[in-house]
Amino acid sequence: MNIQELAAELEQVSIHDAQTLEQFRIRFLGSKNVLKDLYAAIKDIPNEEKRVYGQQVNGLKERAEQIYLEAKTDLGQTQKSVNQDDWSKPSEDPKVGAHHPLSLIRKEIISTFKRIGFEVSEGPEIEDDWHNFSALNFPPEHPARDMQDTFFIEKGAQEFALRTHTSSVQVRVMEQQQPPIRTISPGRVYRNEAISARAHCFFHQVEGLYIDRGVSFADLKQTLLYFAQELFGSQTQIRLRPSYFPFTEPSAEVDISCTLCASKGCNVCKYTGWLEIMGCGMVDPNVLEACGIDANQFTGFAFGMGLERIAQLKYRVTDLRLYSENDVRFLKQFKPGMA
Ligand code: 2U9
Repeated sequence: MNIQELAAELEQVSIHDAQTLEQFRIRFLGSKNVLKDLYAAIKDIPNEEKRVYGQQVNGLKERAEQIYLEAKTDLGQTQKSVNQDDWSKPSEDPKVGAHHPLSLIRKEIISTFKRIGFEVSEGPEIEDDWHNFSALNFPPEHPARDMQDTFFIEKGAQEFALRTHTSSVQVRVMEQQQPPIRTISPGRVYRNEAISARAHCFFHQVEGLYIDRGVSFADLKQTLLYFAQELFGSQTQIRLRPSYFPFTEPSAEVDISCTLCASKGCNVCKYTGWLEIMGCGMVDPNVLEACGIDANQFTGFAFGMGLERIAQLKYRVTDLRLYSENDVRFLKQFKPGMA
């Protein structure tokens, strides 16, 4: 066959399955392909025509390669979805989604507290001043009430805030229920912060509240020790450092012994042997009274933690932005029970 005939054949070729693809490969690209005769004939072509002749044969070869690769790709894609060759072949593994690291942590925290009798309560993300600030003993001049720190929303004459903590949910529980109250509130909260690796305008909390007759600081410490050992391992120790929150008195920051270096000192714990994980305290009597609970009869403890902080310690993720970017390369690394 001459160049023109083969060029015409190439443009009319029909490749529709693996068999016709292989036939095409053998005819145009195999070890005894039809172009070999044309290459062999080059020695008989007059010198002044050799260059054009060679270009035409090379052009045929390139076109054949192009047709072959395109057909192979197309067939590969259809064969992935419809296993045409062999209907008895096992199907490919379905691509299942991964678990978001914050969901894994939230579920683990919830099940840990459920084991010791806590219930889960949820509430609105858009809150009024009372539930987010006033009932929680925030003084009128507190910086959290400022536009710089909180997102406010105006609806008609009324002003609402995107909740800055899930304590507002627990205020609602206290308003509706008399003690004993044992509840935890997981949820998203908002702060007016510039987004960076270390801060975000929203993050996730779990807060806890226990109110009954005779609840003491010792109960708080023992509950937090149980929690820390369940989440970070049975050797984990806790220490409490005095702090201040409007809604608790006394208040404390809670550290756990560094799980990485067994408290010997490393760059994660900044050579202190301790890692801060949450805040806590005894519920301020003003808060109990504001929510309709008699502070002469009942006492309570409360605690709050950021899920991103706990996930950071368990999974070593240091850039907060990764949690909300939904990059599958990040997300697919997380599996239940991995940390
Ligand atoms: C009621 C009364 C008191 C919840 C508490 C903290 C201490 C605390 C922070 C941890 C890191 C917020 O996410 S964070 O920035 N929280 O330190 N939260 S006590 O106290 C309450 C809750 C509800 C009615």
